[in-house]
Amino acid sequence: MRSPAESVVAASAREERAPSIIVDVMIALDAAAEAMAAKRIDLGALARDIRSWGRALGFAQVGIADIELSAEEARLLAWLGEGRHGEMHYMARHGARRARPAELVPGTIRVITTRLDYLPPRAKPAAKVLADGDRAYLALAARSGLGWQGKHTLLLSRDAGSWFFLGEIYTDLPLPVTRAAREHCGSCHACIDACPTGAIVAPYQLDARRCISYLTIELRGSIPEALRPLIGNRVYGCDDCQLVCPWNKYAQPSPEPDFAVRHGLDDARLVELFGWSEKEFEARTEGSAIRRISYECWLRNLAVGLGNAPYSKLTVAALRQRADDPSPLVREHVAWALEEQERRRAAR
Ligand code: B12
Ligand code: SF4
Ligand code: SF4
Repeated sequence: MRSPAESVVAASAREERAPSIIVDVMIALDAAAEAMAAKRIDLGALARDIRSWGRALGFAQVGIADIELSAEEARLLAWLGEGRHGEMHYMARHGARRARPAELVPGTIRVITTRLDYLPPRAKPAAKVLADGDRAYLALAARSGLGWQGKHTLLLSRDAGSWFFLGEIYTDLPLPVTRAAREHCGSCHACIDACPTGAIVAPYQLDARRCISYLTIELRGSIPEALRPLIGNRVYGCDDCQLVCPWNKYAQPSPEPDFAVRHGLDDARLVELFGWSEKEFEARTEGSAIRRISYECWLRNLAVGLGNAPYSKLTVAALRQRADDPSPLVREHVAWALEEQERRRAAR
């Protein structure tokens, strides 16, 4: 059987990445475990090393948190109790375990948290794309001191805004914890005002069932008709609550090449994307999170975008081409979009 270090090296070799830093990390962690057993470990020095290893691996920030989450657990259970997770059944299935790391990985007493910035460099300005109804908008996807939870419920920081992903490693090492960040939302409520569907029902409370990110990425069935006009041209996720956040002016473009814009998806026309065959969808979303929504939901979302677009013969022709699509889900959204286009034509 492979040791953890060998598995990490093998995995990184498959991804053709230089494994040397990962090997160093694994060797150092092995040494730390040995030193720990001999009761001569310097946990402060180890925490500093973990931070510098994290930076060497490309993370913008690393923090360490304890696992006392009882206040968060009560709020999580209340959220689930109100059904705000919609059809994300895994959220209910995991239940309180989400707030009890030691039940997920026995022995856990600390969580090492990481921040990975994802703001793509040189992407078309979001405001321009959102304002052009013929184009498709695709989203860009506290305790440990990485930031505070904003009123939009995302984590944000004064130096980096909120354009980042979070990762966690559970550990049984009693590492010193990082100081929690102070909150800096103050009296601002720009994200709540900007949300197109009113999904931020109160500060720090999100009803996922109304969130465009949920409707276009997580939901597999029909998008509720009342919400369709509010989605506009957002065909994969939504960033409005982050776009208006004043702290995002401090966000830095990500140096990670994987987050660079591909296939001109920062400025594509809805009609053009709607014309993609399943093969083209598979090829052009290779290695991207977009692929997981499936071709069927991709067409569903684009149909909603086209239904919301300004009237044009080209749009109507593109929709008609898919009026007999084999998927009842796509057919239903196309029929809705054609009605919307007809309503707009008649009102001209
Ligand atoms: C489920 C989920 C979703 C759902 C629900 C989102 C949500 N806010 O709950 C949907 C599909 C809508 C979604 C959307 C998005 N998501 Co998401 N999502 C998750 C996931 C898997 C779980 C989140 C969760 O536990 N929700 C449950 C609720 C109960 O949690 P909560 O809102 O944090 O609830 C707390 C607060 O309400 C707080 N609270 C309540 N009252 C009060 C009062 C005060 C004073 C305070 C301080 C707190 C507070 O207590 C609650 C319990 O802790 C995480 C990854 C993970 N494994 O954790 C990613 C995650 C949150 N998502 C992420 C991203 C990027 C997004 C999107 C931006 C994607 C996009 N562009 O479309 C949008 C943003 C929408 C938004 N405004 O949140 C990132 C966020 C990174 C960051 N900077 O914070 C995460 C962390 C994924 C990752 N690995 O990086 N997501
Ligand atoms: S992602 Fe969009 S729909 Fe969801 S809460 Fe933010 S602004 Fe609202
Ligand atoms: S927009 Fe304002 S209220 Fe919302 S997260 Fe940013 S600072 Fe906080």
